[in-house]
Amino acid sequence: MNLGKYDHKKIEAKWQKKWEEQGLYIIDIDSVKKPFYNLYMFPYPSAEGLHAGHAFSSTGSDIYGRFMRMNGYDVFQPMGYDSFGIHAENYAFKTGEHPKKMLDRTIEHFEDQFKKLGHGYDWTRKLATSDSGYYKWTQWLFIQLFRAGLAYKKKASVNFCPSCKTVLADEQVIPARNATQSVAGGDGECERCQSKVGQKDLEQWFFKITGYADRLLGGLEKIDWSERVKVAQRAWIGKSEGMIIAFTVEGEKEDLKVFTTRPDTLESATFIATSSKDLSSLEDSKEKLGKFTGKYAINPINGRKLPIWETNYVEGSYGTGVIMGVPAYDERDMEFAKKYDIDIVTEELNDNLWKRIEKEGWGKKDTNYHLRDWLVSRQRYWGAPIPMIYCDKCKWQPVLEKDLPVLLPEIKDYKPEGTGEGPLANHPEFFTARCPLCGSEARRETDVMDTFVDSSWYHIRYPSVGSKSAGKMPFDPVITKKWLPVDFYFGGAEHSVLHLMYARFIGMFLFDQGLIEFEEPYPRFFAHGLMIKDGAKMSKSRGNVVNPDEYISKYGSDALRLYLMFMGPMDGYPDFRDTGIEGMRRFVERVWKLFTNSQDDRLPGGGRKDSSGVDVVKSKLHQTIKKVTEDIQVFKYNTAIAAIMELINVISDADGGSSLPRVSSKTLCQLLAPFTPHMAEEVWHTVLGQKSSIHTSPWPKYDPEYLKEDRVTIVIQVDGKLRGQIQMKTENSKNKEAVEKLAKGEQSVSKNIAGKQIKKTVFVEGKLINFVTTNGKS
Ligand code: ANZ
Ligand code: ZN
Repeated sequence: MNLGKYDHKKIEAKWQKKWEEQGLYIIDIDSVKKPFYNLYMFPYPSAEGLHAGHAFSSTGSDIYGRFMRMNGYDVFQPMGYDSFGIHAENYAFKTGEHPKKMLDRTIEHFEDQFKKLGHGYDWTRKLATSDSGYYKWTQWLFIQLFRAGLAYKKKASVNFCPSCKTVLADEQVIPARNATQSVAGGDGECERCQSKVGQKDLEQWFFKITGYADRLLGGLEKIDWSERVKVAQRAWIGKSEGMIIAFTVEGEKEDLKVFTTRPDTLESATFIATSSKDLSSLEDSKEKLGKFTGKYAINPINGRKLPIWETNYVEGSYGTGVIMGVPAYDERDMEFAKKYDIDIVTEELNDNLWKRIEKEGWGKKDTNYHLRDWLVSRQRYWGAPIPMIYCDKCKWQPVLEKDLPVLLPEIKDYKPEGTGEGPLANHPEFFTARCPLCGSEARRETDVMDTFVDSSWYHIRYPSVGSKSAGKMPFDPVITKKWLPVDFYFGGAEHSVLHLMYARFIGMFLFDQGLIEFEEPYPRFFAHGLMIKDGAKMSKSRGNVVNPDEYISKYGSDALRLYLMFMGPMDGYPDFRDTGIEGMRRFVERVWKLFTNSQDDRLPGGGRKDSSGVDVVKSKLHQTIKKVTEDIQVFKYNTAIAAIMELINVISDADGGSSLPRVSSKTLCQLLAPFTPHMAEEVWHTVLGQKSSIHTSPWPKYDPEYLKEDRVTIVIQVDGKLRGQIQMKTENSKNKEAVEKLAKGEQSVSKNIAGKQIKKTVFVEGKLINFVTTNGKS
């Protein structure tokens, strides 16, 4: 059958259309038997469309979903958009459009791209966090947290991005490019725009994630996540076990309480340092600065007078905000002591002090965490309005649930001004409200929520989208029980202490409320790597963003998928090069020819046996099934593809004249299906005559018989002279008749016994066969 050149445009469009018409990826949420929820982190539609890095990671997730589907699972693969928040809004500022208008356009493009990439999403259950039908429930979530005492408003010194003109959570302040450590309130950069973040005193809403610090830490032991993400979460939670020690201050009633992880150094303490707001707000925070207060504290262990200094290197909100300075054992203290000429005393370390300090009543054990409460207010427009109302008499009251959603009004002056209040604060028609409790005139909160609140629960919403109860509750309990937690989550490691931390916290909270039956939303998470272009991470500012559209149009999505997956393992950092994709396109054409140029529905090369009688192609085929199956499970798609390529080489080299049995060509096609879904489907139908989709066909199983490496070499002699050797399975090598037959078939042997009579055959099991002829002397 010759179907001509591979026309990717026609074939890919044809199957994308058919799959949609057939509803191939739409599953019956209520009744399927083997649910498998395969989730890929939804994108921020904060650009015109997907770049090649998205194509890389989303293809990685799609391949796994296809593999699981062929393994008999009812795979649910939804897609949606994290469309509220700074990410999308900043992009709208750039294009000069209203965020809503911008999103209508970009979302359409994203969706088109996902479809063209051949991803198997169930588009009947898409969501966008900026839809009021969704954010109604984000607001509901806020209210649940408030009722549980986990959402509170307080005045604090908070991170403020001068460019985004809003406050940020600690997690959203990332270490400055040349700094090594993230310091909340220090010299970090805005996660979004890379501006240097400053500090501002503002009254803000917080979620009490710190109440979950221990559970967030402990839970890590129970989940199957990429190790580097667990390491990042542990470090961010930053559990420190130490002591709080009280120091009396000369002439004062109040003790000074110090948090230390090193009570064993108490004897070497020579000063006390407290945090100073004035000093820490100074521009150059790298240099240690101090001001002597003129006061002294007393070291309880030796009565030593310790000068009390105000410094810029003690963090006010960590521990007690006061430290004991031990220059002999602490580098930071040493630097400070040297600068201000403070004593340095080196006593031996004393582990017994932990007990003694408690016994003497000077202090007690204490645990501290670096994790801070999650700051969720944003002085921006494009987000879910915080559903709270302030009444002079009743203070903060949640909006009644029947009044949800608090709709985000359409306004023209939506740009942030940086006044410490969001754009909604200029709109009395929005903020004028009645107190939900007493009915008197009150004022609505005008800040909106952080984007990460929107994405903290989206995975629970997906399966319920479109269900009868979707308008009445955030998630249907029956559906949720069936589909959650997520079976497999695939996404970026850059969300280690952002989305991945927040979603775990919200999961634990909903569990505590009895609303869901699992604590961990993502028991299995794989952190994919990042695609690089010319040695650097793809980003618009660097101008090295690759748009997948042109590659899809020129080479086809199957070739692009193969190329992206062949670059390296999924957790690597592959560099995108134009040249590689051409090679992949040629490979696609080669496979196409192999299938379509054969005489009938059989592939060439099958049936060829090696000298030991093993079917070369068949054994390679079974080895390949094993390899591909195992590699897909560990996201080494690159080596899986390499194995398929090797198999194809063996098939092409095989010149036995006979052909690969139909059943084997089907297998090869199935192995290709997750990687090249369009071509595989086309071959499956037009060449192999199958009626239903290859993507729901059962994943091939290998026959272990073909994998056995237990083969031996048998030496063949004629009249005691070496005339050749054959390889065969150990088992067969014990069978004299079989060995004799094969040996006689060898050309070098048949030549030497031609015309002679065999007097005797000497056979040593598994080792040797010697034909003794009438001419022989032995
Ligand atoms: C004496 C000492 C001696 C210390 C020594 C360390 C080494 P982590 O692990 O981060 O919890 N510290 C305590 N509160 C602080 C604050 N608010 N700002 C800055 N530094 C603070 O570290 C706890 C240690 O960091 C504490 O133990 C304290 O210094 C300092 F050889 O006390 B240590
Ligand atoms: Zn009131």
